[in-house]
Amino acid sequence: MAMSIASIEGKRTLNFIDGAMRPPKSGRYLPSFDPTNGEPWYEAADSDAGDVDEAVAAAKRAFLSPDWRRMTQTQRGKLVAKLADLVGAHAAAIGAMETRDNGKLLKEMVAQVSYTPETFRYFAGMADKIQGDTIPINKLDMFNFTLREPIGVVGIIVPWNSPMYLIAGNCAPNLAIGNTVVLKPSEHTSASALAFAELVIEAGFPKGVVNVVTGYGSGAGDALTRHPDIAKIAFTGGTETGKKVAANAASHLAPCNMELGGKSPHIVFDDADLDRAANGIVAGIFAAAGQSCVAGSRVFVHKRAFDEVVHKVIERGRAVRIGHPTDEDTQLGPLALKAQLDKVQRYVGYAVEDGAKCVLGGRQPQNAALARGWYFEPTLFVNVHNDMRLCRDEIFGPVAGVMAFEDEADLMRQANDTVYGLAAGIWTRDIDRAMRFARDVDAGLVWINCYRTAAYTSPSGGFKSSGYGKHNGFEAIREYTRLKNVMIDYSGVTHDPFVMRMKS
Ligand code: TXE
Repeated sequence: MAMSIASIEGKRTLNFIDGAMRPPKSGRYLPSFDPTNGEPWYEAADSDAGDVDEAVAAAKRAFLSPDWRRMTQTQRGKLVAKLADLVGAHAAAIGAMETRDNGKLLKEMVAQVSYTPETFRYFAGMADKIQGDTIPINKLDMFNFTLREPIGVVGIIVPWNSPMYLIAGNCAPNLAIGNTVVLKPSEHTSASALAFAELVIEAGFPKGVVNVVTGYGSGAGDALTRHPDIAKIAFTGGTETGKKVAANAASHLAPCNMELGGKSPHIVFDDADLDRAANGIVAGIFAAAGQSCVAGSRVFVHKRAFDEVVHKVIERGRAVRIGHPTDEDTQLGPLALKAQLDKVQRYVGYAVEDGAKCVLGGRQPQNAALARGWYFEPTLFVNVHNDMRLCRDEIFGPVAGVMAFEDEADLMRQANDTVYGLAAGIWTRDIDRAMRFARDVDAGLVWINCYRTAAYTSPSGGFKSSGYGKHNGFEAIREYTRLKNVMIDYSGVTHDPFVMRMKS
């Protein structure tokens, strides 16, 4: 892999189409900013519909070419496994580029990228296990079966918070299945997607199987989702953007897999281990500066434990070490975008306006060394109601509101009173209560006595305005294959042509 921070700093990156790096047709480039100082550090191709057309055409050719279509499952699996090794070998360099792009901790980004080879290997192993069924149909002289087939060109759009992690989760199943992809990374984090493209070629994938088009959502993203040759869209991003993407895809009846925002409830009962619970709350909302789709941004604490838990979270929040994301000791880096910092500040203002009381943070750190970056302190509000803007909208920053609840009924009413349904966490030693909560909560992922853990083997994806469809696990294979039914008549009988053969 030739790409690294040093190789692109101050330079321009291109698109990756049909196995080669190509400049954008418009000749335009967009700046990628370093969140620690607000300075642009390289420029990425600002692609438009022309570039997307070329990439989709290349992906379509690749899908139909015998090099890919007639490759055996075992060979395809081996290629995906080779890619796993290559991504693993370059995890440090890819993670470093991601940190420079999105400001998240270097140790977190390297850990995320280092985990992705397991995702590739999991799906590599799946390549020769994608199979249909034989289904009896009450006709003794007929044989009936299903084929699970690749669907074609998949458009993948990922955001800036965990680029390579989401690239792996979306690309790995598609490559194992035999689809081809056009990947559009966020305009804020183009580098890791292009580094990944280099590794795809190094692994030996036929050209055109993976294409990367960088650019804005309103340009390249919009064109990709409207393109009639896209068989399915895999989108991860904000809910409002997701609605636009789904509308575009509907214009050519392309299905979507939507991993959108959240406003996840994080619950503490008074019988819980309150230290572990407080630690979990910190992990849920202050880790990654709250820029996580599953952030536990609505905290509900039983009234008997309320003061103690709030006190513990404040203590831990005050001790969080804010600093440069590449420093080993740093626990909280900057927000990824100036727009995110503005949004966080706006919502802190709304919370105060709506009558909430800030008991932790609420401002940028008063540290001259961090003044140029988009940093924000861990922030906690009390005197909060679930209908405040603080609790209605996804903020995507290190900001949570804590509310007290009376009993389980009161809790369930408040926890489910949101348009979102992505994740939920509960801390309690009462397994019956935990199971009742898991059963009744509207969330695609429920954590009991833990928070913010993930597994590539396990299906993830939300309900309601958090989206639809699943990532990871065998569900991902179902998402990106189509099921064909084949019936064979071996009776040798000529049937009445005017009567559909329903009964035996
Ligand atoms: O995300 P967008 P943004 C939420 C979070 C954040 C808000 C806005 O609340 O504050 O969204 O962030 C591409 N057609 N999440 O603006 O716009 C875009 O280029 C096609 C939650 O950064 O959703 C990028 O590649 N594509 C989320 C991707 O969509 C379009 C993670 C995500 O960008 C497009 C990120 C369009 N019209 C933000 N407009 C999570 N759930 O993890 C944009 N894009």
